[in-house]
Amino acid sequence: MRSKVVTIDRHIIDQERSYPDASGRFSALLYDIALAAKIISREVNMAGLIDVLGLTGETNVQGERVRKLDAFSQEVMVKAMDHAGHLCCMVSEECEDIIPIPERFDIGNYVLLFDPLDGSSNIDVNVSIGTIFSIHHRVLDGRSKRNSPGTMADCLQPGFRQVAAGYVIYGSSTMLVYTTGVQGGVHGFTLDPSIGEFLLSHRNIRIPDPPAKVYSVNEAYYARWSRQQQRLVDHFKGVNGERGGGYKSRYIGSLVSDFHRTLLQGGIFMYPPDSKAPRGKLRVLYEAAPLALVCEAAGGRASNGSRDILDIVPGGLHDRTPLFVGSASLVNLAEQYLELPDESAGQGSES
Ligand code: P6P
Repeated sequence: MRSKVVTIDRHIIDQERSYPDASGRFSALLYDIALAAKIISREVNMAGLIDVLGLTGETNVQGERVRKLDAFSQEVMVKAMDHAGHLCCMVSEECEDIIPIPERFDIGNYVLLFDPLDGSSNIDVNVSIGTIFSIHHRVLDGRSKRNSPGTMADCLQPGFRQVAAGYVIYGSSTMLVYTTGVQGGVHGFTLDPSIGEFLLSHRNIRIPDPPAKVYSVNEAYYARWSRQQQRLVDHFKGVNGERGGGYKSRYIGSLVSDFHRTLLQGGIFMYPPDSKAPRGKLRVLYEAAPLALVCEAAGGRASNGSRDILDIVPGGLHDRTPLFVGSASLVNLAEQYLELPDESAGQGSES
């Protein structure tokens, strides 16, 4: 029996019906994100055919060499989202400061935070990359009023306040995965390029637990990790006196790809702190927090090693955090290892 064809637009309308006081603005925001994703997908999938690869000769706020597709994706997201009157401001990995809504457009009550093209270092070698997005409602208190430009307070909110979050993965197929929180579930839509529609392909995604025995981390940094982090990975490998073992290692080096695999198969993705990056590499607002909402809504967990990612209140737009995300049982195991006292380090005992 072929399941009925449900477009993302139809799905968003159906979901909106379950929120009687929904204004429709939020749904329109998701439509626009889906449109931006289609445009970026077209360029990413043609990257090998036209001379979009290579560098713009600029660097972004992270000091990373900006590839043309990064700059293109940034522009697509801003131009798709800035004029419809839903947003009071935006935040992007590519921009140091808040992105205001141009004065000629109406100001809305949502904040969009995004990484327009994460994993861009993989563009030239055709490895899957992605867009990550997070949506907050602005903080309407005495200081920021309706129809006023978005403020830092509207942006620096903890992840548990997100009204929606998701990502687009530009891989063998283009998929958009989003959630409106635990109640709404997590749903995946695959782009049918022949009709230009995202079609519901993964209804109500649940992360497998017990999980596939897969761990995902860049082991090149092993020597820079804490002893506890080393013992955790030794456990997965069943070496250096740590029982366990029997796990596969999978690491693509593209956050959206590694996360998407973890969400669908189970397992754990880790980007730990190390001696050179004491707060890890990944960003709170537009990487860790949106993926944490998706993972928790799918029944998993996301931690910085000691507390829920969704409880973190960032001090700055580009704050970093360690990230341990995936099947709850494995994130819990990671926290248990990471809280071991230093004196236990090197004893090689089963935790
Ligand atoms: P490393 C890509 O540059 C990225 O920001 C994420 O997509 C990815 O998870 C991470 O960096 C990979 O970092 O240090 O393992 O190369």
